Amino acid sequence: MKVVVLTGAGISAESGLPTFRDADGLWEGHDPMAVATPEAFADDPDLVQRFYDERRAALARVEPNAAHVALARLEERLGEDLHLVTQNIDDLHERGGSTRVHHMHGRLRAAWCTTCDHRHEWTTTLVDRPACPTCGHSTLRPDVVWFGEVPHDMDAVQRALFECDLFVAIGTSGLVYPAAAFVHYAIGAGADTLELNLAPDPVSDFAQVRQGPATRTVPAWVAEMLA
Ligand code: BV8
Repeated sequence: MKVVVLTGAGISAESGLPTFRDADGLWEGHDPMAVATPEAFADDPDLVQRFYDERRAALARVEPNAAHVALARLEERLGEDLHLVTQNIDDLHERGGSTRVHHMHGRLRAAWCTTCDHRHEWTTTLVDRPACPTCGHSTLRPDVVWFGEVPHDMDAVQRALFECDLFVAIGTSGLVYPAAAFVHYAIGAGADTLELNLAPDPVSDFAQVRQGPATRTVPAWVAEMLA
C-alpha cells in the first residue's frame, strides 16, 4: 500500500512547540504573514533572523513525541511506499526516527547562503551574521520557505500523491497552499483519505476523520496499519 502522510504544527504541539493557530495567530509574538516573507526579511533582517534564532534555540528544549515515533515505525515497515511530507521546520520527525522526510517548507536547523546558494546544517544563531562556511560572505538566511516562495520537493510530492492509495493529514489546519490542496490531489487519484486532528474543521474533504491528540490518534492508526 502506498501512503502519503502530511504533518503540520499539531503533531509537534504535545512536544511543546506552539502551533501557529494556538498562539492566537502569533509566532513568538509576531504575525507570521508579517514575518515569514522575503519582504519582511528585506525590510528588517534582524527581526526575522531573531525570530528564527529563537525558534531554533527552542528545538534544543523539546523532544519528539509518540506520534513522531509511531510514524518512524511505519516507515520501517513501508519503506519507500511511505512518503512523509511535513510543513514543519522542526527536526522532531528525524529525532523520532524518521529517515525520509520531505521538508516542503524547509528546516530551522539549516542556513542558506544567498551568495553561493550552499546550504549548511545550522544549530546556532544567524542574527550575528556569521560567515558562510563555503564562500565567506555574511549572507546566510534561515533555510525555510516563506510566503510567496516555492516549496521544496513539489515534483516528488506530486508524484507520490498521484500514486498513493491512502493520504493522511495529521495536525494541520489546511490553510496554507499548496499543502492544503494535497487532499484534493489524493482524492483525484482515487486514494482513501484520513484526517487526524485535535479539532477537525466541520466541513472536511476527508473521507474519514478521527478526533483527538496526535500522541493518541497516530500510534493507534499506525498500530492498525502494522497489524
Ligand atoms: C507558494 C515555514 C507558489 C516558515 C510556512 C493569497 C495571497 C498571497 C499568497 C497566497 C494567497 N493564496 C494562496 C497563497 C499562497 C500562500 C498561502 O497559502 N497563503 C495562505 C496564508 C493563504 N502560500 C505560499 O506562499 C507558499 N508558496 O504558494 O508558491 C507555488 C505553489 C506550488 C508550486 C510552486 C509554487 C509557501 C507557503 C509556505 C509558508 N511557510 N512555514 C516558518 O515556519 O516560519 S507556513 C507555516 O504555516 C507552516 O509551515 C504551515 O504550512 C502553516 C501552519 O499551518 P499548520 O501546520 O496547519 O499549523 P496551524 O497552527 O495552522 O494548525 C495546527 C493544527 O493542528 C490545527 O488544525 C489544530 O487543530 C491541530 N492540533 C493542535 N494540537 C494538536 C493538533 N492536532 C493533533 N494533536 C494535537 N495535540
